[in-house]
Amino acid sequence: MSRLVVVSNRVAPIDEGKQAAGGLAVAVLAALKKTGGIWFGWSGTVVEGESQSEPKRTDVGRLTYATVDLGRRDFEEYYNGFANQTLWPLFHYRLGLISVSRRTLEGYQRVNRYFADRLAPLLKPDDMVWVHDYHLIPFGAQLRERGCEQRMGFFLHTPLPTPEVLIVLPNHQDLIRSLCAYDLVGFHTEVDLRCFTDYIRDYTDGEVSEAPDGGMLVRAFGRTLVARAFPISIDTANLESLAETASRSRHTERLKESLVGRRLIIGVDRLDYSKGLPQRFESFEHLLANYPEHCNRVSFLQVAPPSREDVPEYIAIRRELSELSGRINGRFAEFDWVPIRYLNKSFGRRVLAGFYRVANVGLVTPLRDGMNLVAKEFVACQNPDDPGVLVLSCFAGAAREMGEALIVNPFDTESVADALQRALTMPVEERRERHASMMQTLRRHDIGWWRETYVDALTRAPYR
Ligand code: ADQ
Repeated sequence: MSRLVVVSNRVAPIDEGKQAAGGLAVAVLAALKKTGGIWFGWSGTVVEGESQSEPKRTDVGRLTYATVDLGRRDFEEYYNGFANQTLWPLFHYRLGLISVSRRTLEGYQRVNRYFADRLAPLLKPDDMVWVHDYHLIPFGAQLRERGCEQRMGFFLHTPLPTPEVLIVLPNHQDLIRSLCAYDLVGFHTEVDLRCFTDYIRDYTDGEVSEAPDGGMLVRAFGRTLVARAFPISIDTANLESLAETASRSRHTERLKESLVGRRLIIGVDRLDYSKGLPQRFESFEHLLANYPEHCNRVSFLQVAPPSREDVPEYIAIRRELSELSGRINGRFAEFDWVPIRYLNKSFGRRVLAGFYRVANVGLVTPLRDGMNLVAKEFVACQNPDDPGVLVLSCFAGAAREMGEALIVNPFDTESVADALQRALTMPVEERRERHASMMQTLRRHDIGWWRETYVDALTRAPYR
């Protein structure tokens, strides 16, 4: 079996004893443990001066973590700059928030070259290289320039926007050309895949046809590759049993006690403007205003740990949410009830699993989201006999697989309030049916399925 080499911007902390945090880390670790291999990426350390460290290697069984540091300027231009102030807002359709500069673009390319310089010497001819996310789109092309002919795949964890939005990027052609240096390009949904093939048809001389084993065969920029949707998922069975035991944990008990019989709506997100948090708070406000019977009977717990705190837009959204929650609480609170419990901190997977289990409604309303794993995690953590209801944005990739959720348009905050009302009053039979149907999907398409289908498709490269 070929060795797998995973490349991602951040490498999950090396801590065998602890559960890896996010969905990506769990999936990558499981894949690497199976085949053995390398996980290469940024260490998370920023050093003064230039990026020039040699990879720091740590072996854990058959798995090698290889990490490099970033210099301050590269961190600013590549990570805070081009990745998070240009590509992230662009890919989430937030044109008003993007900044474009040659300086940050050069930083983005420079760091991709630096990473390629450091990884290329570690590769063996039969390796399979699997690159993750928008930070590293040009990485494969950089490896090819260094003579690497290995099978190489890429997976985009964000949405890909329509060509009309993508062309706002001055270097859109270079970016898509570099995507074509991979043998396999994976997206979350058919919608993202179509955006890619539309771009190939409309903005290049390339051709697109059906691939025999699934996805689309793309011939462009002198290369042949397969582009295909691989919806990411969660470790369903593991979460189910985690939630079952967590339902009796101390944290869960404390949460239940604090509710004194009230119902609970829960939201869990990184603090990011793509997650639609201001609109979500307003939707809850509409619920209390339009359906006053819920006043003092429902609490909304929003967990939102800050992320990307050096980027001005993230400072702004944090301030906006503090003001909004303060205003709404000031308007509706009673001496013994605070409507919104808004927490800027994160919790471990086990604690969150218990919180999901207690909640009557999971409110997941991003304005755009590649997939959204929280939606899937919420469903997997429910008690099947008395499950909570998922209210889910139509703009999350997860909505494509979880049609039994109450699907909402997060911009239409009064309709979201109506959906909350429906969720809070839904009969138990209907809740069970919807939950059972979503669980079927999540059991069939769990994180193992995602990893295996992707690696299997990559094994079949190169495509002709
Ligand atoms: P994210 O934008 O980070 O991921 P999401 O998929 O919801 O969004 O969450 C990632 C993970 O972080 C989940 O496993 C979740 O439990 C965890 N998490 C979120 N908030 C947390 C909190 N407050 N405390 C502890 N853990 C928390 C990106 C894309 C998504 C895509 C994923 C995976 O933006 O669209 O689904 O990658 O591809």
